[in-house]
Amino acid sequence: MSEHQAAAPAAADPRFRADVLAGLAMRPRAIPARWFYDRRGSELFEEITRLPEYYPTRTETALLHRAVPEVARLCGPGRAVVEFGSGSSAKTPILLGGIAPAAYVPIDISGDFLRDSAAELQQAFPTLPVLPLEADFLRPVTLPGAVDGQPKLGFFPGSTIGNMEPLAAVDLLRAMRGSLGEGAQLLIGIDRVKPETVLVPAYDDAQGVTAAFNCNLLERINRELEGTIPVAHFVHRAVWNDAASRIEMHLEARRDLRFTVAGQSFEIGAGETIHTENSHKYGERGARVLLRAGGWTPIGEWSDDQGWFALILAEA
Ligand code: AVJ
Repeated sequence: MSEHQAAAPAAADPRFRADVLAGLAMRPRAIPARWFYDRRGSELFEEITRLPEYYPTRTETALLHRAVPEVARLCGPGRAVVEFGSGSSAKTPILLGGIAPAAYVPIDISGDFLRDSAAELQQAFPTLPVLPLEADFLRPVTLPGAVDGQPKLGFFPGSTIGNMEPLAAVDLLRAMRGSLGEGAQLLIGIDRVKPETVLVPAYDDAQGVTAAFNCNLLERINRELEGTIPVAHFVHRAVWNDAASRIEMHLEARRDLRFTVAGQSFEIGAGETIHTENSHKYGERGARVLLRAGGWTPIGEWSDDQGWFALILAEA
C-alpha cells in the first residue's frame, strides 16, 4: 500500500500511543513488537508464515499433528484449553480436535481479531463452549466462571515467548501459572538456536514480506497517531545477536530525519535505528530451564528431525 493512500481513520489505543511516544524518546529507540498486529500487520504475518524461508509455522504445525495423540494421553479429557494471544491460528483446531476439551478460552488484547477467530472456531466445533476473553495476558487474568473447577491446558504456540526478554518471559510463565491454577498444564512452542544462515533469511526474506511487516509499524503510527514518519526513508534490518541468542529486527533511518507523532517532534540520524522486535532462540536445555524458572516442569517434548523447533508439554 502506498503511504499516500487514504487510510480509514482508526481509533488510537492509548497504550499504543504511550508505547510509541516513550519508545521514540528512549535510547536506543524501541517499540514493543506486540504493536505489529493491526489488520494489515496480521495479514502480513499470515503471509510470512507461508514464506519458504520462514520455517517456524510449518515446522510447529507438523510437530503438533505428530504430538497431539500423546498430548491427549498425557493431559486426559475434560480440560479447558486456554490459548494466549490467539490471533488466528491454524494450529488451534489441530489441538482441539485431538484432545476432547471441555471448553476453549482464547485470550487476546485485540477484541476484533478475537471475536472473528472465536466465531470461526465455534463453527468448526459447534458443541464446544468457546469463551473469548479480551485481556492483556502479560498480567494474571481471571478466567470466565464457566471453566471454574475444570483443569486447564494453556496453549502458547508460535514461539511468541521468544518475543520477550528472558526476565519478562519468566514473569509471563509465572503469570500463566497463576491464571491457570492448580493442576494446570501448558503446551508451548519454542524456537531453537540454529545456524545464522537459516535464521537471518527467515527474518529477511527475498520477497520483502518481513520488510513490509516491519515497515507497517511506521505506517500504523502514521495512520493511528497522526504521524508524519517518512516510511520510505527507513530500511528493514534483521540481525542475529549471538550474545543475547536472538534475532533482532530494526528499522534503520537512511538519512537524518525529523517527523512528528501525536503532535510531538522527533529526530533520528542516518544509520540510527528503531528496535522493533526480539525473537529469542533457545537451546534444548535452555528451553527446559526457562520453563522451570517460570514454575513449569516439562513432561513431554517433541522436535523435528533437524531440531529446529520444539513443542513442550509442562505441568505446574
Ligand atoms: C509471532 C513472534 C513468533 O518472532 O518469529 C515473524 C514474529 N517477526 N517474522 C517470530 C515474526 C518477523 C514471530 N512470532
